Amino acid sequence: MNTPARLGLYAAGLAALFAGAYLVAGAVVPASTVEARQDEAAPEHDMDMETGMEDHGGHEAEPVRGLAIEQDGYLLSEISAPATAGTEGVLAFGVTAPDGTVLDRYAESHEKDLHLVVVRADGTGFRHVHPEFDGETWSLPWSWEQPGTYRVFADFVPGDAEETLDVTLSRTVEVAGDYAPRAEPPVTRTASVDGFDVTLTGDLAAGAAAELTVEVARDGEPVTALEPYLGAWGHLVALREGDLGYLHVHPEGDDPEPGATAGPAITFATTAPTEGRYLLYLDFQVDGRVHTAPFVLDTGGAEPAATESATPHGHDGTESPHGD
Ligand SMILES: [Cu+2]
Repeated sequence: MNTPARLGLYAAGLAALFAGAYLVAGAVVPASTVEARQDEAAPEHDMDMETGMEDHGGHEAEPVRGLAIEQDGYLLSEISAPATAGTEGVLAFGVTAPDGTVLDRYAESHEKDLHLVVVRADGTGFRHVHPEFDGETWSLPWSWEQPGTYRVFADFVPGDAEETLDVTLSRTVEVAGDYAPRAEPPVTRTASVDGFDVTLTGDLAAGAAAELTVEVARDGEPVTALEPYLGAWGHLVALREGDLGYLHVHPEGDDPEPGATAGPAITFATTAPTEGRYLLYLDFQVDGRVHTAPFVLDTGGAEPAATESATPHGHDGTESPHGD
């Protein structure tokens, strides 16, 4: 027997073995036990001593996305990008459909066929951009400001599926060079960016829908000239600290009419999948320019414990500025 055939048989045997194990597990482990185990496993980071955290809510939250290179059969290819910080180049990737062919049909969502979110593992360097598609490959000019380990999220609705699927795939990209990760950021409800002061009110709740409101001011005055950006008054990306799980955040209220302005408040609704800390990034547009305001929130509105002992490896505390 030649080697490929033998490997094929081996794979088939393994598949049968796993199928058997899965069925057995499904038969003998009650679903409630599985759920309980998942509950135990979820909030492993950020030990909060002041609450028992026995209540994880009803788990009505949408599933966390963006933790894998594959979802619903759609597969994110390897990402090519400059290998070192400060090098001008191109970031490029492709997506494969469930049938193994290149996915070349996308359904527009928020005025774009694909949204690309890039952030370093410590939450710095956030960028939300829109690459060009040539029928096979997505690409855009790219350079990394800082070295480090980055997560690249591709968020899109496949155009070849019968139903509307919200797909978020992610990969890790290593950028060579010396770097000092940011120490774990404290809860942050105000952000100053490009001359704007943005304040966030409201609390995230595990397993329950919560409203978050941001208010934009400039020189102490409320900004009422917010412009529609990608069909909404603002876009909020929320990532779970610890695994950078990607949450969908829905703007509340009516979509803006083209040419209209609003402000100073924008309200969003979202459900945190678990207790813990979340990194939030608001994109908003004024005078034709998009600005990004970063925030950090704990579920339940808990204020930061301010204990260094929570960080096992003792980051050196270097402050990295948030991304552009
Ligand atoms: Cu986008």
